[in-house]
Amino acid sequence: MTVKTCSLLKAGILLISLSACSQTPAPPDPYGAIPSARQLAWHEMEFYGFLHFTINTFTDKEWGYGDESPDLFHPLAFDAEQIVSTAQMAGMKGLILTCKHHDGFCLWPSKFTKHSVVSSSWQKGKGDVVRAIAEACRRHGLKFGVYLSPWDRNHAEYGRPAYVDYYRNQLRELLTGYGPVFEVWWDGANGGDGYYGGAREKRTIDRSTYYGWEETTRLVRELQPEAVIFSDAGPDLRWVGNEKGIAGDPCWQTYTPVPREGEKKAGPGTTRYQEATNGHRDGKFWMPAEADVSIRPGWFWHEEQNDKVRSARNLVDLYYASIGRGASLLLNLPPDRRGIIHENDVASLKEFRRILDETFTVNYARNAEISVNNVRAKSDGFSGVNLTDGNRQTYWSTDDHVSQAEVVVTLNQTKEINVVLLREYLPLGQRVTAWSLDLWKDDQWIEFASGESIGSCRLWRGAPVTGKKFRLRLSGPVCPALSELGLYREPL
Ligand code: OTN
Repeated sequence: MTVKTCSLLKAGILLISLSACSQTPAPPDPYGAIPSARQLAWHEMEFYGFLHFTINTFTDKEWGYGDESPDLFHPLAFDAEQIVSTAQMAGMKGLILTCKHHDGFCLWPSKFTKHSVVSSSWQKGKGDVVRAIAEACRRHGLKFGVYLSPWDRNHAEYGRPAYVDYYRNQLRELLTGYGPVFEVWWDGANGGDGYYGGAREKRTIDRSTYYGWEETTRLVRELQPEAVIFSDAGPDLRWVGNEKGIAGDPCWQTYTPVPREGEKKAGPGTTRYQEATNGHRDGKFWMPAEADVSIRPGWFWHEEQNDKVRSARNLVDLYYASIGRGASLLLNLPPDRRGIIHENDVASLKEFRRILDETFTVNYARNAEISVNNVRAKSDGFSGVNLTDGNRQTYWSTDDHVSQAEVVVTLNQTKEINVVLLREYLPLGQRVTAWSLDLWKDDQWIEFASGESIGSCRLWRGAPVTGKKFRLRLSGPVCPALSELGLYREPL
């Protein structure tokens, strides 16, 4: 019995010790504010589109007064398939539609107003632009988002409590009637004057209190818990603080919204948004930036802007200045009066996509030799090979006491590169506060790039450097958790 017990005891000890060796060591503790699951899903999108399309398309305006006849909305050949397939071709992962802009006209047959497509002769009043776009998105594997302007220059009750109920009722219609929504977009714009049911007057509101955003946020969370909410002050995404498509450098994923002068609370239209361009390294919230910009000078289509569409090269520059700094890029494609994306816009997007596809097709670091100055607990689970597996869920990390970390990438042949991609493993927070890139040349390391923030994506793009051996140096208050490293060459 003793022997048996003894051997059982030994077997038990052996099992315990083996399982202890095979267990992956504890990951680093998260640092600072960290993303929610909905924000992590959003980070993977990076590039998605805006569709500014409503009565303004037919009146040549950017802000409709609210007195426009619904019959003005009459696209001659509306084609949701062409719109969405254009976005997909460009590499967009979703589309956000202006379901109702400031003029109050609704692109869906809302039960709460006649100021909508039901009052237009388009499709004999049976049209539903929201449904057509949402269903085309689903067919093409794109996510669908909702822009619902808080400001409504048509509604007689705007500025009074009844309008807020109306706004929430419409939001409920959009968040329950059209399938999954990935983003809800709250514009802070409000010029005050409007038609307002015929009053034709200026109405001012206290933007900090009038809309009751806390209750409206609860409504979105209840109806579409996976949707992120955008505004100047989140709660999930912050406006980057300009409409140029350009994030700051650095651009921290963390941010503490503060009210602007004279406002009581930070929210849509009441935030000191200038600080959002860089964000705050010690920001209280994980609130990454969204950079919104139009492919044309205006947000809506205008005939005289057909020859003012952004060039492909300019769009590529914006890609690096937004996504390449850890923000997202929300690029507006305004359908024209036919109800399709104009040929000039399509051509620019096609060339934009070609340049990016040719740039990122080959990651020269993918099959390179990777050596690092430290691996957390010497565990394969945190090794340097995780940097080039193309998987954001794996990462290289070091022991807690190693916050100055280095990676050396040795290629099997000399290559010319001019783009470097870095990504942090976001569930552990934004950890790196300084990075540098070096080239091994003439038996010494020569620095050719440096910066501060990495976050979800950091793209360095510059004059080409040629060599076989490249080094990345990282530093920060804690050990790094880096998920990706890529070396690329943009086509000439
Ligand atoms: O005239 N504007 O309202 C305006 C001019 C320049 C840049 C922005 C705006 S409106 C602004 O739009 C942002 C998104 O692009 C946010 O929604 C802000 O809350 C809003 O005020």
